[in-house]
Amino acid sequence: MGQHGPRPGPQASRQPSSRQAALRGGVLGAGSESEEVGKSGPGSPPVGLLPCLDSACSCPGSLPVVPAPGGCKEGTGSAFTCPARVAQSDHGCAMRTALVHHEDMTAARLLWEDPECEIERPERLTTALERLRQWGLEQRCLQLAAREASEAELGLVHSPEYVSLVRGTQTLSTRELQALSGQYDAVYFHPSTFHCARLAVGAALQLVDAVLTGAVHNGLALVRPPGHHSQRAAANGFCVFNNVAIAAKYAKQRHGLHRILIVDWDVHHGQGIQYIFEDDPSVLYFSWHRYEHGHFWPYLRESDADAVGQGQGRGFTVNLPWNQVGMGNADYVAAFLHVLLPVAFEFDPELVLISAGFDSAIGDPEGQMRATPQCFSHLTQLLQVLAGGRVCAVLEGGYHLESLSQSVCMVAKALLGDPALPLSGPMEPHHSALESIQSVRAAQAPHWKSLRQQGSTPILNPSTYSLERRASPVSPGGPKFKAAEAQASAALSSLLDQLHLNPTLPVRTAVALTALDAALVLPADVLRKEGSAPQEETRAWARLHEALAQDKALTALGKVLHLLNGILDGQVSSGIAATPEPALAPTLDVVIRRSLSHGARRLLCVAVGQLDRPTDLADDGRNLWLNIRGKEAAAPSKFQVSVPLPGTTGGFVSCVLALVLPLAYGFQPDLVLVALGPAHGLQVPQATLLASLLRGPAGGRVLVLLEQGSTSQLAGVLARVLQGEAPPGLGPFSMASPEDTQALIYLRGQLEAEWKMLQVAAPQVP
Ligand code: Q9C
Ligand code: ZN
Repeated sequence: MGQHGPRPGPQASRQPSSRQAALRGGVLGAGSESEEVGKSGPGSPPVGLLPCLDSACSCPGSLPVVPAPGGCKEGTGSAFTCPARVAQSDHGCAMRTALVHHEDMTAARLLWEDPECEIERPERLTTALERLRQWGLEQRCLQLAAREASEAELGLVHSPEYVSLVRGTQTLSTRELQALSGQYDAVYFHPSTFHCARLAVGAALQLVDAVLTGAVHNGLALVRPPGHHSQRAAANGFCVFNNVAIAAKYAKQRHGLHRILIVDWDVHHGQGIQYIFEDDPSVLYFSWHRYEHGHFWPYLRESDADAVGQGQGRGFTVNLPWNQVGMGNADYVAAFLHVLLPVAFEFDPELVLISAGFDSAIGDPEGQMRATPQCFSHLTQLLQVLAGGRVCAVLEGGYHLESLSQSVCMVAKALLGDPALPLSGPMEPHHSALESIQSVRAAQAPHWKSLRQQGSTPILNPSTYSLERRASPVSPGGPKFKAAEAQASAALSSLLDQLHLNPTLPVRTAVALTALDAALVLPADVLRKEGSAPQEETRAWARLHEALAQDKALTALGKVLHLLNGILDGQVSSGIAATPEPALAPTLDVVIRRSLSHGARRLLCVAVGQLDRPTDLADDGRNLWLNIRGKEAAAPSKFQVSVPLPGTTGGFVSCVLALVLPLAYGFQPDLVLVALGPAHGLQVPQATLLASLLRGPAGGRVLVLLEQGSTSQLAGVLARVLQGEAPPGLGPFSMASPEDTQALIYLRGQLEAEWKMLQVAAPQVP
């Protein structure tokens, strides 16, 4: 079937002319794309930054900053202190996350009756900000005041006529505003809309500047109105200007970027972004959305999985339609592991922009999905391993105030490097979700090697369209509405409990030092644990193994146990420990036993290299042993899995995304042990990627065991990664070998009935 070929079913509801306009926008010549925004051809350095207003600073350009109240007191003396200097200053309060906002964006509101538009209210912003403040997160961010985007910047995406039309709304009467609004689908204008919408774009640009100048690692822009439905010459779905699309064009023009990933986790299809970039291979657009086979707004044929982009841009649009409501944490994580991330690693973006709508979260009246706020910290963490951690999240939708606010906080926490709260509930993707995942993998397989690493190309699923019950309309106040609301408030209050049980620890990572580690350079906020476990305890454990009798091994064991106890007791989140070479395996054995007898209900061991599972360890479901070594794939039980060490970057990424993380998320461990044993064969980027991604499934509780021979460079990078920093890049993507691919396919076949997160296709119903 042709991508935009005729098909019975719902008709497009967008403005008839906007599609053509969007297409014209996509082929604008470089010369016509605004003189004032800064011109930089491929390869040439970014130009156009104003000299920094902070005379003491040497950053590439100026960024106005609002001193953070209650935050960093030093370095913010002058009216303009460059965020680059604040963040990089030597007074020990570096800030890694920017929060961009402006109070004026609460001014726009609906001035007449319209049930469709009334959910897009100023309280969306005020409530989210209040919650960030209440949880102490706002204070930990570098707070930047949004600026208005210039007309030249708006012109990166929008037509001059459309910009003039929106400018003109500032002086219209309410009646005139209402009449104009009626010309668009699900849009309202207010006299302040032009100002707000320019601030919303400006906030996104400000954030991109802060991240790309190195002032911060990442950030979040809280904006209204949202942007992703807006098109070259049309407002749509509460969106006036396309904040994220403009930010992507700006990052290319002003900062000279060549590959940008846009992740749109809002529950609606950001068709505006899709139209703007559909023929542009430099911007990879991923969107999941409530679709219901085309029966959900905006009712577009081109929201389906087989819309993959056009011309040079084929494969750079990735649509994942949800055909049922009720999708939850397992579905979202599976979509990331099996669709978005394989493609994203192969694409290798220089910047990740998130169209961060939270109408995909539990309780939202629009989405009717079930993902909890915690899920968004996991999604954020999963994206932070890309693009050196340069992640910019820009608010889109989200209409349940409590769900929205908590989800915003979860994203902010993840950006700040806090460990994610563990996901609760069964990690089993829905059948319908698996069909969607299968369809999009099939549609994208011709364009992405990483999706072909599956044996045969999957068949597009025959539509189960007629079989599926569609969500019955949920009327406010009705029994269905009340049940959903009760479910949501239970989930939202359980997050509060979880937060009390897992307070953000002042020290997140500790390193158990041994004599040989003296040269190791650690980040300032990593604790050097010098202590040892009590001698009797250490000696008692050492009695289990001859190799632990020697002095050096015994000393190391005491330190490792001390660190482990610190993690199990909740004093530190994660740790790194080194042991003398022959002592690694017996130390690991002791650590496993100690963990299981002291607080860990479930323990995941990821053992890389020549390490054997302790033979007398009970196979009782409390310990999942995953060995990455040698050449053979084997799964003697559900809890004992062996996979060969992949020989290429693509093979390694596949192994982690398709096997390690699905098992880890399915097992829901209390603690993850990563042991790098003899001949583990991992380079620093691989080892740190593995450790970084394994922070997710166990709420940040990761203990890495190394041999003392390992370079101290590895330990240093690991320490930073466990603090939430991005692992170093893997280098060029090289396709997995057929043997490595076969091993993953074999293990999926052996294990997917028991570990449902491994599935990439819906099981056949007989
Ligand atoms: N019940 C954003 O979330 N109404 N826009 C759909 C279906 C329009 C959503 C009606 C929803 C627009 C940014
Ligand atoms: Zn939305």
